[in-house]
Amino acid sequence: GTVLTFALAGNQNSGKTTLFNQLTGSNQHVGNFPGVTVDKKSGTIKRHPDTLVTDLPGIYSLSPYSSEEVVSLQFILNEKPKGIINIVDATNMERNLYLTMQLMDLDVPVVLALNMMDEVTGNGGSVKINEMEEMLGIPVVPISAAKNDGIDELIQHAVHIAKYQERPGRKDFCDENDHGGAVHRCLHGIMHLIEDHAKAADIPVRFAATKIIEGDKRITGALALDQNEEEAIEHIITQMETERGLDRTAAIADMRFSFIQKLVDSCVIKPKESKERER
Ligand code: GDP
Ligand code: K
Ligand code: MG
Repeated sequence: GTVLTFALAGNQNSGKTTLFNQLTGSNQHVGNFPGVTVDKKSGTIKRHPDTLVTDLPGIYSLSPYSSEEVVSLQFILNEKPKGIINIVDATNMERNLYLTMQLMDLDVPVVLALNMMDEVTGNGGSVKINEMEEMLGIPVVPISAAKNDGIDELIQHAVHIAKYQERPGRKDFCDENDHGGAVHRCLHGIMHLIEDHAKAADIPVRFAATKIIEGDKRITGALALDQNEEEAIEHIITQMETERGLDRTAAIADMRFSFIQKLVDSCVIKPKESKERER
């Protein structure tokens, strides 16, 4: 049958390579990453010969303009894997979930591997997994890549979402914290305007709309918009900035960080401070 391809996406030091080695055993080979000088690794998941998982390299954050986030998103747009395994450091969710939000705009099936759970529980903390799944609309599997915990369950979920093409169940993250819905209206106005162009260019429409608001010129070029459309879009964005009281980039970042903060507040149970008091 067809090969189930996966991208392993996550922030630097979230445990991507550790997880890759657990998933693939000794099967991995090293290949050349397109367009850049460092290597990516691909390998077959143990006991699943019809799979191929790619560990995206993590050194990009050395450059402020070519972050690993950008490279991961570009890889997924170009290579169109059947699924994404998004590895998140459970001890640093505030920062790690920003990439998760971007990945979900791609409308590709995602499973979230919540890594370093050994550290969370070791400190007396915990995470409400069901609540997190519900808020995000994607499966969340607690794992410890270093201790080989939860890997089989992660593989089951990954194969399932890829095989049945189960895309994220939630798309909008701007409703609760959006001060009158300015960002929401802006996003949907642009999505409506660019829908046909995005389809023709084979770019996920929500991702394209968000990138336009963020000022990504490559996306604007790829969509081949005419001047009227570009002007209409600029008008929509300017209006949103006025209503929201933030510039376009800040408005998108604020929407994501507000959601993440809300998720962390309701799903993460911090370690008890009793240890501190004992000292
Ligand atoms: P990458 O940069 O995303 O590829 O992350 P690495 O796989 O290189 O891991 C970064 C660091 O986190 C290494 O020191 C790993 O040993 C450690 N690490 C990875 N997974 C776990 C885990 O589940 N628990 C703990 N405690 N440490 C981990
Ligand atoms: K590393
Ligand atoms: Mg790595």
